[in-house]
Amino acid sequence: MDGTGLPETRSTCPYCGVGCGVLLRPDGHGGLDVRGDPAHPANFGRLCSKGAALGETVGLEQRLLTPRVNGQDVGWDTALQQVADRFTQTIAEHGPDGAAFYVSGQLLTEDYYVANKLMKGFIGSANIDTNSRLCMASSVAGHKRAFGSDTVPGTYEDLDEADLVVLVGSNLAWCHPVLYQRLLAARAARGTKIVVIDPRRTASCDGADLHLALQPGSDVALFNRLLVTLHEGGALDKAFIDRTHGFDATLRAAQSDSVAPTGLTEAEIAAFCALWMRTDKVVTIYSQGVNQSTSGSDKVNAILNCHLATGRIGTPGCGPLSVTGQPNAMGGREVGGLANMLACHMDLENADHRAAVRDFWGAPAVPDAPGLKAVDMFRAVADGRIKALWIIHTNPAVSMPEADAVRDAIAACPFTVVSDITAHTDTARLAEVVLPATAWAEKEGTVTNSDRTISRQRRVLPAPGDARDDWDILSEVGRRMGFAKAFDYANAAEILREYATLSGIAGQFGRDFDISGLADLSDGEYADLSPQRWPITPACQGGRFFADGQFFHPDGKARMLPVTWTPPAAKASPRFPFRLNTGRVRDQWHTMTRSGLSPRLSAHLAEPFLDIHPDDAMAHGISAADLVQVSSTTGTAILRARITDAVQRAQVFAPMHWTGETAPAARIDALVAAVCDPVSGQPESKASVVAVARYDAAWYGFAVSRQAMVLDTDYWALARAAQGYRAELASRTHIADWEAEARRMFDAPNAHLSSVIDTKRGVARIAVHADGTLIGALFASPDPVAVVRDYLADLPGTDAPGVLLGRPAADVPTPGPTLCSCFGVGINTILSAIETQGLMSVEAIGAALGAGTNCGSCRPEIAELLQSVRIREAAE
Ligand SMILES: Nc1nc2c(c(=O)[nH]1)N[C@H]1C(S)=C(S)[C@@H](COP(=O)(O)OP(=O)(O)OC[C@H]3O[C@@H](n4cnc5c(=O)[nH]c(N)nc54)[C@H](O)[C@@H]3O)O[C@H]1N2
Ligand SMILES: Nc1nc2c(c(=O)[nH]1)N[C@H]1C(S)=C(S)[C@@H](COP(=O)(O)OP(=O)(O)OC[C@H]3O[C@@H](n4cnc5c(=O)[nH]c(N)nc54)[C@H](O)[C@@H]3O)O[C@H]1N2
Ligand code: SF4
Ligand SMILES: [Mo]
Repeated sequence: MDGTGLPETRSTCPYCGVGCGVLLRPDGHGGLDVRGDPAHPANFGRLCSKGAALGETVGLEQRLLTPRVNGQDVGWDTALQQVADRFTQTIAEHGPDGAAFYVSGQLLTEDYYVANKLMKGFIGSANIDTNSRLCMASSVAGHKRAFGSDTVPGTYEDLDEADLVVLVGSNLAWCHPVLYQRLLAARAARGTKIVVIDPRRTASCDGADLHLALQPGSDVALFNRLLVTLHEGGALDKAFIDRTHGFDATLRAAQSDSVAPTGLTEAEIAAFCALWMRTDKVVTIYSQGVNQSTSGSDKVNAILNCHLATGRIGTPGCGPLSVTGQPNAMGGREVGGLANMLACHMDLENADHRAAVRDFWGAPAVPDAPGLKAVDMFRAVADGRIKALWIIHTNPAVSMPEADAVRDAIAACPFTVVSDITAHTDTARLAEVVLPATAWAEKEGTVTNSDRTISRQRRVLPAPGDARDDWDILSEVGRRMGFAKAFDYANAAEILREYATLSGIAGQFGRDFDISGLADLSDGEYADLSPQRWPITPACQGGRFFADGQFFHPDGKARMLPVTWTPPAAKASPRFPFRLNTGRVRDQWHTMTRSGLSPRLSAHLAEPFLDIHPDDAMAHGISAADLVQVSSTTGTAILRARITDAVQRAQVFAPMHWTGETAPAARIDALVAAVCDPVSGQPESKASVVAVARYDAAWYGFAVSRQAMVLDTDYWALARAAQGYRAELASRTHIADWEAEARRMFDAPNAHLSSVIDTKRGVARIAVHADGTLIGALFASPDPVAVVRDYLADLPGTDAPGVLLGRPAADVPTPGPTLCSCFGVGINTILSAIETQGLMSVEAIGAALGAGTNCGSCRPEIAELLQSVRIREAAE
């Protein structure tokens, strides 16, 4: 409780798989105050920049409030009947496999369970797959091969106790910031060594003792060498190896492999192996640099082989830890949301498991063959095998590889339904039926984080408009399709009870996932449920797996897998000489439908970009702030060049976040080839091949505005700013009448306009005022525009008399691009504090300015800034 009298409610952050606890307090006007929950075991009160800015993302401006059919608002009855009828009709005409659901690791467990039950139990097809296919499928496959189940044995406490933590293909500092801060705290307390294995130098390298910038896709070769070195150094655990099968073949395979593909020096590799060898408590954290690869499953098994062979698994401070990306990636795997899984970690291939699930559900049948995995699913949509598609809580027209083809397939599908919280997405725009879902702070349910902890999400805001919970929408469609009894749920608690009961049956089959201890929760107990790690049975609460050498293969033993290096599928060529790596930035979440609403988060990196090595930039005539055209066999993109040696030569990196809504020429997945790991079906999102060339525009522009702008130039990128919007622009079409262009862009046909225009040089500066306040300003020139963007972004809504200067008057300091989004501290502010106050450390800057003292995720960038000042001073 606090001054306002409204109580705080415990819930869980809806972004990443760290699963931080939050305390939410509605401000009574639709807004929300958010702080970290000191009692939650995932974060003990900490939040990262994204969690801390959640309150800025709950506005209703972009929300979808009513169901829509073919663009028309309709009532729920019409929309739901349409969905039920079209699915029923499709199944009657084309069989159950003519229908498909494509869902999300961001669904709550209760939603996910109902979706899976409807498709696998009652529609009778396994054609339900999820964006977790793009995310966790290789880890699932690797775990199942090694352990006989998709068990994540590691916990966050292991990070507190480990002496060596290896981050493989994980930019933990930006993608799991609270976990990274926990790791840094452990390092400060006990000297934990940190190794980062990543072709790129990332923010996570800042705290690392060793960074192995291996060649993309070569992780298997590196871990094979580690295994051989451990063997030769006598560091293997013979007793534990007796709890496994396949050691000899695995060692032989490792011995036959070469480290040449890693591109690392023998000294680098030796340093890594020596650290591993002499440290008993080793945790290996891995993420998308491992999973999103055509050898992703083998990478996982190469890592697991080393942990199994040394017995470094399942004991405190030891083990592999596959960190999950989405808030309920784990929950989705538990409910069997992937096309090749059954509920509760039971196996689709196992007739006894199928019979048990069928009987429990009272379902007519449960399919005995896996359904189509994401990439194949959209191919089946494209070639007409799938005729009715329901997409829930994900944006595949942006996030799938070969995104242009996926977009076209969805557009051509005879019947597509999208459930989302907004209709402003590339995918929702393509659907016949769009259904308004309640968002995270408006609904009840559970999620499972990366260390198997199940936490509650709780409703603190009313459902806006007609929005309904995802489980409720799915259940109603199930009932209307004729399955009244199976989908007769009154609330989320009832679904969890049913699910927990089913998990008890899985437990009787000897499966790892058993939460039957929750089967008898009352509604009140569900409301009060505190975070708990599974398994949750009367006999066992959150126990450790594998320390006893018991695994889930029928003989109880683990499997070591002989694996050898295979290169990424796409080969670089003179036509496509660059390897395209893709991933995330610190302050945006995927396709930005929520994080993009926050001005604070948008200030960190306001534009899509391509990181390119200085030598490559020079060879291609690319200068700082130029735009570049990137192309592959499947698509093209225009991005801002960032010249940096954080990437290696012949490698480029681009973020995945920008969309048709925010920068239509920069949808990076249009360029990513849809080639998949043969075992997991996970696409290789990090190793496509592309060409890069300077993009020569006729003019470049920068604009700020109070309201959203009307943009249609060849390149534009729109971002929220504190006073409205900011946009970067470029075009190959010359503008004859700049004033008319500005009026159109700001939708201000009659407003007052002041301008400085030099038509011959192609330079224009235009300010549009209404009632004495600035509603928009446009700066254009034949070269990338040099104006002080952060200063201009704050001007709309003020009288802004000197706006046409493009920079503040000489005596007014500007904060510069935001570095610390929690406290809104800009680079210039930090630089000037370093220079005037002689601050020499990240801590000193924190003490003076607050920067970096909340979530800490900007600390690596502050350190880099300090470093650059030192280098400059040394050179002077
Ligand atoms: N800020 C932010 N945080 C997020 C998300 C977000 O959208 N924004 N999304 C969440 C989700 S769903 C996920 S899945 C996670 C992803 O979290 P991460 O996996 O940490 O993030 P990525 O940036 O996708 O990729 C990680 C790293 O893999 C490296 N890499 C590329 N190829 C290779 C390779 O061959 N070998 C190795 N060893 N490394 C390679 C890349 O250079 C990159 O730095 O983040 C979660 N957290
Ligand atoms: N090139 C490249 N591509 C990638 C990746 C990469 O690293 N590189 N990473 C891949 C990975 S790991 C992932 S996880 C995916 C993520 O990709 P997506 O899942 O496509 O991205 P999101 O933006 O998270 O999409 C979530 C959607 O759900 C909506 N939504 C929000 N809340 C709710 C709700 O409560 N109910 C409903 N029904 N809808 C809601 C949002 O508005 C949004 O449209 O991208 C993948 N694509
Ligand atoms: S680390 Fe950040 S994004 Fe992830 S759960 Fe915690 S607050 Fe949310
Ligand atoms: Mo993900």
